[in-house]
Amino acid sequence: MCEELPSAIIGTTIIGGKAKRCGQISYEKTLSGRLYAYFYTDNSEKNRKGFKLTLEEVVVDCSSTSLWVDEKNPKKYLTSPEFPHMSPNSLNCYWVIHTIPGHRVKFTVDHKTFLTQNSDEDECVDDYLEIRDGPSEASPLIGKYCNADPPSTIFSSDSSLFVRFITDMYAQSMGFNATYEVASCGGSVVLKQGHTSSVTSPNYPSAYPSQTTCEWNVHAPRGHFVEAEVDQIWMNYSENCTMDYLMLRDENSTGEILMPPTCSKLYANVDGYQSWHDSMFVEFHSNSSTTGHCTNRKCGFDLKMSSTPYECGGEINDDEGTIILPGYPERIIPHLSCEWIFKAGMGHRYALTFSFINQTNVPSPLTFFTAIPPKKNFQGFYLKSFSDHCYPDLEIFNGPPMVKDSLLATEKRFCQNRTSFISMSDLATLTYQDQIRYSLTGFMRQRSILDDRLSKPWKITYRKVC
Ligand SMILES: [Ca+2]
Repeated sequence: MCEELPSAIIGTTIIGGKAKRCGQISYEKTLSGRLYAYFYTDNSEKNRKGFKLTLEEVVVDCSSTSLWVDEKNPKKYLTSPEFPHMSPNSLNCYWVIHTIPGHRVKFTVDHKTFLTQNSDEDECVDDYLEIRDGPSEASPLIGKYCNADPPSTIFSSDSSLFVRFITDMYAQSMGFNATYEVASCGGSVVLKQGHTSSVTSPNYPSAYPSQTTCEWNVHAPRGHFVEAEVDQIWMNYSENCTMDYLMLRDENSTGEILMPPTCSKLYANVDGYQSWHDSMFVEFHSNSSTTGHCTNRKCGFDLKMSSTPYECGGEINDDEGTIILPGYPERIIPHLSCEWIFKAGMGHRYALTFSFINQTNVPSPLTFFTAIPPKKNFQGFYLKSFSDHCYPDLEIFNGPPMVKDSLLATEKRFCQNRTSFISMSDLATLTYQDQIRYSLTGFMRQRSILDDRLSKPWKITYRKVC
């Protein structure tokens, strides 16, 4: 407690967000969330007046009814207050976005940064983003979004969109970062586990517009991968589909090509396509000026997008466990990129041990270069190894994921003579990236060796140690 102080002296002690005050003090402070006031007196003196505390709610001015986009200012940003820092508590912000009459508003939330605190499992009740199709809070609700579950790109059906951001008076979170623009095709598609979303050409199944480019970023839930199944592709034919086409890339607009420019379903892979990371990029171009080929036929394209049931990567904090390849034992899925973050907790570390699951039929480290065709029923599993006798697809780093890209990172591989690793601190990061496409493609293509013949299933067991 405070000592008895002369009335002219201000006495305050602040300990971890708590402040003790006594003597004679006038004090002003802005706090967020809850305030607890605790009044303590002892028996020593009874002639003081006590205290008077005036509380006033500070309202963050965050609303605007006049956001505007048009062709001259085609794209603008809207964020929650103080983004990327924590949003203040007790917010009730709303914005009305307008565009040119006859056009629609396109609103895209950045899926990577979206995070609002919510405690209810079924609906958004604490901190959330609410979007309505029209100019007011009475307009039809499009949806409420919270936690780490952002919406896909939203289009207004008329020329305005109502956006509200609510936070309650407790725990804070980062909020949202979004763009709004005059509607064009394309956007962000956020897949939900167990649901299928369609990505189609504009006006599908009617004729698509000429001289158009549309791009979609399709995101699977963290740790999962995006699957695209071609339901229909029918476009103006040109040699190598250079004029009108659909194209799929891994991850983003500069990612590896999964499906090269394609203008007919005949050229598409019947098994569909799968991303190697947790997102896929869809490009549609129409350069031709005629659309006469559409008569009596579904025109353009229709892709069914979903998230893979299997996943890999994520956060690990349990006492012990085993990591295996996604898809195992049915099938090893080639080309995936996964990342595991080990969080042992203060004072603990993780010990990791690598082993191949089935040690039989393993060629010696160099023999696979002789590329003997695998025997039938071999399951297509080979040991991958280079001349250093290390497994190339797994890397482990001391520290959180960002150390990977820093100069401090010392990457470690599991090798024939080093199958165990103990993290130096409570944090470690393990990455898996199928190296075939980087290291062996030229040689292997020559030999017509399929990627999946080069994998032999492994496992990593981990346990917490002191
Ligand atoms: Ca909150």
